[in-house]
Amino acid sequence: MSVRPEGTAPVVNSYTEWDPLEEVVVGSLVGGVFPTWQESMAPTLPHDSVRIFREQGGTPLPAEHAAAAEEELSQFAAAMEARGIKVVRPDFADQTKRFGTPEWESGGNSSGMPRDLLIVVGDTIVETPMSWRCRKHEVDAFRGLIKSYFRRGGGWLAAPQPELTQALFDGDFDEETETGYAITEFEPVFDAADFMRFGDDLVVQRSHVTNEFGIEWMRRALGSRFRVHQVPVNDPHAMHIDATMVPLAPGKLLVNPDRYVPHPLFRDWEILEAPKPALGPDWPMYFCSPWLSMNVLSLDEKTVVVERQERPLLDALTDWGFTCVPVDFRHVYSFGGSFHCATLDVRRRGRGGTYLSV
Ligand code: DAV
Repeated sequence: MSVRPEGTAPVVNSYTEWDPLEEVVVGSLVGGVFPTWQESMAPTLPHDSVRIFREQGGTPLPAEHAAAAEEELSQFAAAMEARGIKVVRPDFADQTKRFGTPEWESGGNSSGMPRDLLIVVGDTIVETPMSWRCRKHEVDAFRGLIKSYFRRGGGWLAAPQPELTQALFDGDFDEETETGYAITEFEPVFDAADFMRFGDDLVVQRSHVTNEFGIEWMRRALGSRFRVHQVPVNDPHAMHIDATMVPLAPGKLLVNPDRYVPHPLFRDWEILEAPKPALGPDWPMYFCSPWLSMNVLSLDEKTVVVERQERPLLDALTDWGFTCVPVDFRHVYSFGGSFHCATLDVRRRGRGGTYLSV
């Protein structure tokens, strides 16, 4: 997939969630708006967001709170730079601009959560086919970076462009029983954040944004070196696996006690149940649950960035042998992610390998 002159280090290289981090994209909320409403969002969102997105979709995020979040993103970037990690940021994108296809029209979203839309597998950056219409052009703010990596030898693979017509959204989710999914198998769709990387193995969950068709596309596109394992989770609101299970080092898996379903792939792994989130019920959360507490970012297999106020998790990880780097991030939480969501680890040391019981 990639080409590079002999003897030079690969510019894109990331096989796991824990190898030593060398270069990372940190998202930006500047220019961000509330998503334009579509029905398939409903099973994944906090209750109040349905009304907010219906009424305010396409209008700018609350200015003061978004500015505080942007400041947290900058401090987070600075903390990594201080450790010698190269940080890059997306281009500015005015998300108030509307766009569409012959079938529909939408406003944008934000450039805050690169983890949702891009995944680095080995030497290649994969652009995903996202199912939220408002996210159709989210990748554009990252194109400058992707092109630059490609010019320097990195791999670049884009999934087929989905149509995102109604046929995708006639899913079988049942509100009463909270079973089924908001999307159908009309065409391949997935978000990158439904995948977790474990060397030559990737783990993926089916969700309200990722269908079987999308998982199969990814499986075939990655080729014979990589194995893609679909795992069951106990999460009727599933959207992104990175607040359900997060590997912190070979053999060490942080799990959400409400959602994780034990799996033979992890038979030889130590499992730590994340303590309950410290966030109170009054904090504005437009996209996610407070389980963002466990959406941490590993800088290497001993060091992990954790939200400064998540005391129970900081203590639990310290007891488990990790060095925690505390960073303020609660304002970012409000807009859909924590450290894992808000980043894309373009380059980590490491060359892959087998870590799971396969
Ligand atoms: O717990 O609401 C958060 C995942 C964000 N990428 C949740 C899922």
